[in-house]
Amino acid sequence: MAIRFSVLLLGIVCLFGVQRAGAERAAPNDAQLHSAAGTLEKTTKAGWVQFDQREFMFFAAGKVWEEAQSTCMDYDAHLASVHSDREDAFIKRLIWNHVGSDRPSWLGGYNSHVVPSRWFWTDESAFDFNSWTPGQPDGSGHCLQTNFKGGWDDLDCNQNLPFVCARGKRRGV
Ligand SMILES: [Ca+2]
Repeated sequence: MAIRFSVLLLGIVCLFGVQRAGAERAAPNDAQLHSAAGTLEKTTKAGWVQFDQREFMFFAAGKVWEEAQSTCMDYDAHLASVHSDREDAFIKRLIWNHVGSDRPSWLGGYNSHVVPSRWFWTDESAFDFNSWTPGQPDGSGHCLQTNFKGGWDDLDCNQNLPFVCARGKRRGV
């Protein structure tokens, strides 16, 4: 009887230990994490990830660029604009953290049909930074994807890609 009780007690202790370990593993979701650049990142309860003064969300389900932008707007957001290497690296890390790969994804860049060299962001912030893959943009589309051979690419807007939305105060605004 004493042995059986001991086994039962051991079982309870082990179960409690496993639960505790599980809770500790889950904790970083809500913890404040420091990126390689030393910037504070924090996942909000709704799943948006705070970076500097904006919140970002990766949507894994592929959509054409215009529908992706429309989905962002449903969340009071836009397809993400990018204004620095830090933001570019953050967005790539956000995608990696969700899918475990450098999945090509839509950002908010689009170009003028009249003057193809002119690029804009859907959030109307200045197109003051770029991270084009060498040889891009090559005129293959009017919408901007990231994670194309490590950088940005102009692509046919009717392709279905995952996408990144951003909301909140834009840099420099
Ligand atoms: Ca291209």
